[in-house]
Amino acid sequence: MKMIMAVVQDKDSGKLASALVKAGYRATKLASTGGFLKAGNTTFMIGTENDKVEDVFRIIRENCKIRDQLVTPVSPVGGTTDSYIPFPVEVQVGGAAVFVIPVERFEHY
Ligand code: 2BA
Repeated sequence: MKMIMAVVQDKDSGKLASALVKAGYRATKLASTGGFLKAGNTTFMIGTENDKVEDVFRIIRENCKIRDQLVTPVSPVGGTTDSYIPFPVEVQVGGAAVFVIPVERFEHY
């Protein structure tokens, strides 16, 4: 068994949750915050059999889009703030960041 942990954008989370349930997967949604953007995102925990992992990846790919996002850094990286003028920088936010973790034991009562 594997635990798939997928960090996705909030905008995609409803669609992804519905697609997973429709395909017969059990999932838990956690509200999370990205370390870099400090913005809300959603982390899915999906416990499934080894031979279903690729199918779950397919569902994630089909429901999560890469988007460009403008970020205004609050301070210069490693520099002085004296002459610092903040300006927005564009970053590409996934899609999904997905981890597959082996599950040693699973019990469900
Ligand atoms: P955030 O940490 O808020 O990152 C949002 C986006 O900002 C990232 O998109 C990436 O394009 C950019 N970014 C992140 N750290 C950066 C840095 N040090 N320098 C320049 N740009 C940077 P994604 O890579 O698609 O990540 C989307 C979200 O997925 C992340 O939100 C984080 O919550 C999660 N994530 C991504 N990689 C992870 C990892 N290795 N471990 C844990 N969570 C991860």
